[in-house]
Amino acid sequence: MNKQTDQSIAAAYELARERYAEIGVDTEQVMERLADVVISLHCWQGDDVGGLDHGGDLDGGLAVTGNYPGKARNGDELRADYDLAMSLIPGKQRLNLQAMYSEPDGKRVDRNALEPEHFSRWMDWAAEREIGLDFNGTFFSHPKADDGFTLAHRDEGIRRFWIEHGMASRRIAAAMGRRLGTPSWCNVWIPDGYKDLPVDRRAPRERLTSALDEMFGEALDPSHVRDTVESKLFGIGSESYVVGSYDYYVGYAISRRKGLCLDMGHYHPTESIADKLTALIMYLDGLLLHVSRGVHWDSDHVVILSDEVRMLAEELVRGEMLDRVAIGLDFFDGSINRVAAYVIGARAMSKALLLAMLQPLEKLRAMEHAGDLTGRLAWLEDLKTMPAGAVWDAYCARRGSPPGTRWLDDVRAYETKVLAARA
Ligand code: RNT
Ligand code: ZN
Repeated sequence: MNKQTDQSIAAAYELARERYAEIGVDTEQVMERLADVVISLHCWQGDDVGGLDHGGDLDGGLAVTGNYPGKARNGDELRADYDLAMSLIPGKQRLNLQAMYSEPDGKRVDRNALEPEHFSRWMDWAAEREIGLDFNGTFFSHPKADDGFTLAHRDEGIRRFWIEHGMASRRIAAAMGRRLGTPSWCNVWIPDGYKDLPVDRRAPRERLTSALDEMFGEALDPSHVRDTVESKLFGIGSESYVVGSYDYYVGYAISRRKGLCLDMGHYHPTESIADKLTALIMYLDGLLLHVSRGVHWDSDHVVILSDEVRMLAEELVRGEMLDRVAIGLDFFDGSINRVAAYVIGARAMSKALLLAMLQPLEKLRAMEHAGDLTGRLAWLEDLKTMPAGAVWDAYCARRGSPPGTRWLDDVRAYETKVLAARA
């Protein structure tokens, strides 16, 4: 069965290669280009945003539904799950950590006192695999975030705690970047907001600005750490007002020369993240993506090859932004196998990039520049059914990553052998 599939994958690829050559696309070059794109896997799909530094209760307006068995219970189990997931995703990856995944070896270290050494196991693991690490302060799932405010809190003491946490996070990220030889993107997302209509929308934003300014006060080497701020439209319990809205952070990031993180689940349903990239990149120092999928109230469904993700990838490729925009994932689903969720989501992102790279960009641009909008639409429509699947399968096979749904066999075997033992 497998051998026969291998043969048909090879045969289908040969035909696909010819078809693409006819329209001026070199599939061999495309595969090489795709293999260079790095996708940052978010650590928190592995345990339903549980973390290691508290009981695992989730707040901050985030919710994970589903009770699929086999959830990782500690750092070692998480790392084993990432190892399997990464072996089944073609191309390069990094890991995106949260501060709540610290491992202080039996000690209790609060978030404002975290140091790089509390992440040494993560750094050793990443160094062995020669992958980079990204980082996020965790401004939720903590008693000091209980009333839904952190950096914009009215109380000076609570604000101070979170400022210190943000400073600690930046130093940890810088240590990761230094040790691993690749800058660590250090992202800030806070849940601050109101369930119901606020009277004063201004004061929390002013407090947030001064808190962020203080947090970012320490100059750190940008070759070790890249700061970003992440906006949101609403969360559960912050339906009426979010302090760190999109407009707020665009202004903040541009005026402070910080990076911006765009999470695809954090916008109005018809708002296009893809359309924003070429506008923002002209004025911003760095862009980080949280590729996600919004479904009604939830902003974090597993990424699939949706129109939105395809358009995003097309913009990255067409706008030649792949070296300036970092791609991270952000979703959490506890209703399916969690390792499979990583593989499905990361492969979808990678497939979207492949589809974008398989387009004859020069030809399309020439039509547009010549005013041939009819031709442009006809071509774009036809490209959708070109044999990209055959190139994808060949790409997976070459990268030593099981093609088709064959990767699922490995996940199922792991489920029986490893996940089943996690009661
Ligand atoms: C929350 C943000 C943020 C989180 C992680 C867990 O809405 O998207 O990125 O998903 O910090
Ligand atoms: Zn996000």
